[in-house]
Amino acid sequence: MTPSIQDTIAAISTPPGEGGIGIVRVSGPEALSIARKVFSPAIDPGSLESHKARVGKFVNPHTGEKIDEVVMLPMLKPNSFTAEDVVEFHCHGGRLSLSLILREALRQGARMAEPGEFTKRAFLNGRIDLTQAEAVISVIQSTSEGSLRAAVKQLEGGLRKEISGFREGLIGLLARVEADIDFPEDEIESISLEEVAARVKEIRGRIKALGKTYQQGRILREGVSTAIVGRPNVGKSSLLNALLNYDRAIVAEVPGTTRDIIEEAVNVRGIALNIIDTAGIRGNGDAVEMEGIRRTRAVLEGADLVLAVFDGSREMDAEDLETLAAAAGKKIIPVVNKRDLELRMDTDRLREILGGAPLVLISAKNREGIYELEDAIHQKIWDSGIDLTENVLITRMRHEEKLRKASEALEGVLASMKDSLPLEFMAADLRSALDWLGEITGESFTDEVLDRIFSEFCIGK
Ligand SMILES: Nc1nc2c(ncn2[C@@H]2O[C@H](COP(=O)(O)OP(=O)(O)OP(=O)(O)O)[C@@H](O)[C@H]2O)c(=O)[nH]1
Ligand SMILES: [Mg+2]
Repeated sequence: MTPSIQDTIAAISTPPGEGGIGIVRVSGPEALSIARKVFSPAIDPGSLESHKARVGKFVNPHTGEKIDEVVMLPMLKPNSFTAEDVVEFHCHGGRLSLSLILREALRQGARMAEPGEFTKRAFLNGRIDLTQAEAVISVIQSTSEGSLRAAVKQLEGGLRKEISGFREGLIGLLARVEADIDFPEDEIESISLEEVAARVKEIRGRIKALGKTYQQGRILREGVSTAIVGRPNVGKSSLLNALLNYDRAIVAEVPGTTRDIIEEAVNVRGIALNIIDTAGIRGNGDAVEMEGIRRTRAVLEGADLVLAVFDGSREMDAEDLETLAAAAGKKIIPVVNKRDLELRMDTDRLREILGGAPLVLISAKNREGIYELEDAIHQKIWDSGIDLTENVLITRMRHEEKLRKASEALEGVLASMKDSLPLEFMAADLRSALDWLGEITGESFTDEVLDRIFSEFCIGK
């Protein structure tokens, strides 16, 4: 249930632990009166200026005891994050000081904020739409420049504008169709139904194109799941270490060294990669190794990108081919390792098997060719040609799903038109497309949807 927006909420907004400063945030109708009770020197309401920080003391109003020296920052409605009166107390970032200040704010009439409740209020008060609220959490959780850039664009309202544009177009067309339903006798001095269909088609095309950016957007937000695979001893763990730039995984001469899955995050040219080192694929091994191989296959299934590693100092064998077969259908970058040794692998043949894909030659041990490999990774991920600096990207499955539904509803509009069905059918499908789009921005929403979205947040945001 959406809590009443009449009350005042408070929370510690900085992360737990010790820090230079910590912030307790209070938002709601009582925020200023709470500040007056606990802040010294006393605030003269007449002289209170929004967005002007004051230095003073946070005191317990019952005992007069000073809790901490603080900076008090009032932000009056509607010019605050929540569009309500907000007061922030910036105190020293110690656990005790923060919790005593929060406790006092609660005693003076605030209630503990739920996770994401400040952002939820910003949404419910109309200051931001649902896509911007979601962007707040994406900004906080960003692990790469790329994901941060996409999130900030969404926070600025990039996606909202796009969706609103679609909606405005469709509302105009719906009005046109409804006019025809209501006044069938009248000559309507407006666009023809053929023209309505053409515009529906055009908007549908744009909706579909936006939905397609989810492939890229998801990768930006969640990172690229990248599996390093290859037969035993080719240097998969050495490659993981080279990409991480430290010795994370055990490297040994014995084939079958890595038996479990090792996963680490690295940042390659602004993209987060979740790199997974796997057990080498081969047909015969002990029970533990076979279990490792089973896991390798499972990892492969979920991978966005596969680094297929080969030992260039040996001839290709059946196990190499098995690796390739296991990775079939995935985005593969073939990596020929051990280039510091004499080349014995028939690289032309390998290239041929891979359908002409360029090979990347490296020496994981000496950390050579890693830069070129990073280039290849970057290119492979962005081969769709979407300009990340210009375009709004869909980064959430929720958005992608609603866009798909909207597009399907518009398909229905076109089908009814083609079959010369009564105009009511077109109108109904247009309305349903509008509803789906409205769910993205939060024009229409249910408590359940809000709860799901805001449950991702931390308390204090
Ligand atoms: N000369 C040379 N040796 C390498 C290179 N990369 C790895 N090696 C050696 O190859 C052997 C196997 O390396 P690992 O990284 O453990 O190979 P792996 O593919 O993870 O092996 P498993 O975990 O057993 O599947 C080790 O002795 C490494 O030192 C390289 O670029 N050049
Ligand atoms: Mg290994």
